[in-house]
Parts: sequence; structure tokens; C-alpha cells
Amino acid sequence: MLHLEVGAGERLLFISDLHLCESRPATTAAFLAFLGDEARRCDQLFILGDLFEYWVGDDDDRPLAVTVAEALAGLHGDGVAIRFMAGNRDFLIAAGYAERAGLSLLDDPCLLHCGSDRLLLMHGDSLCVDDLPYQAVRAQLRDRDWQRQFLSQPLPERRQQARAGAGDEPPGDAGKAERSWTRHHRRSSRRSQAPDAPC
Ligand SMILES: [Mn+2]
Repeated sequence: MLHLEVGAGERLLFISDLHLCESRPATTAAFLAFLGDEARRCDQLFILGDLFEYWVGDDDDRPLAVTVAEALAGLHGDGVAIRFMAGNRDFLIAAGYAERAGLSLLDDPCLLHCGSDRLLLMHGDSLCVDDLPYQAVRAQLRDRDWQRQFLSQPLPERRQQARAGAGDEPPGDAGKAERSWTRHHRRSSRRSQAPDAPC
């Protein structure tokens, strides 16, 4: 497990599950206002997953992704460390976007040492251990081969697949998006005739 130490006097802020998307501009506006004001007064901002409703690859240059990257990079430029742990929606955020947005990527879980306190940081979906189908899908979505195959598709196709599963549902309903990803994988597996691929 990743261990991270922060100074006892540091001001830390924790946020998660904003599920930013184009259909909820008020949430994006509130987040940008937060980055410009309250977040400026902390030393480290921890974003614990599902910042975005969906993520189809760091090459996605939709305006929302660009705007948020610029705002985060501005905060980082002002001296605030920004730690990012992926969630079950934006698990494909990787080094490319992290670089543009000034993020340090965190593994899930991560144990934070803060003076004499220890804080366990997780997105939380790994704790749904009774939901065996979900855990199987989760393992598959974190599989490097599956991710490579998905990311090798053209950007418009990836966007369409992600929107089909995640676009209109309310935040918090993680299962629907995951099921969409699974359906996608089943189709892809058949296309590539990979008989051993899990589905
Ligand atoms: Mn989530």
C-alpha cells in the first residue's frame, strides 16, 4: 500500500465524486469557484475519485476536460499540491492529464500519515465486496490489456460508448456506467476474437 506523509500543520482539503459533466454546468461552475477561492487557502487538495462523470482517455480534448485542467494547473502553480485518486468513473485518468493539470496520482488505497494521525484514503468501490459481479467488472476495467484495447479505438467511438452508459444518469449510480463498459468489452472481445478475455 502507498504511504504518504504530510506535515502536521498542513491544511488539507478532501473532495470526491463531483461527477463533472457537460449536462450539469452549475456543478462545474461551483467547482471552478472553489478552486479559485477556498482551495487557494489549503496546502494540499485531495481529489478522491470520480471528478468526472466519465473519462475515455487523456487525449480527450473536450472543453470541460481542458477547462478543468487549466483551473487545476493554476491552483498547482499557486503552490497547492493536488493529489488525485481515480474512481470507478474516471479510472482511465493517467499521466498525460495529470501532467497537464498538475496532479500527483495516488494509488487506491493510500495511507496518509499526518502527525500522529493516520488516514486511510480510498475511493470506496473496492469495499463493495458482496457485489461479486461488480468486483469482477472492476478487476476487468483495471486490466492493462482491456485498457489498451479500449484506448486504441478512435476518440469519437470511445466518447459515444462512455456517454451511452454514463451521460444521463444521476451521480452515485456507479453500476450503470460499469455495465456499459462491460457491454462494450463483450462486443470488443467478439470482434477481436479473444476467446480467453473475461466478460
Ligand atoms: Mn464512484
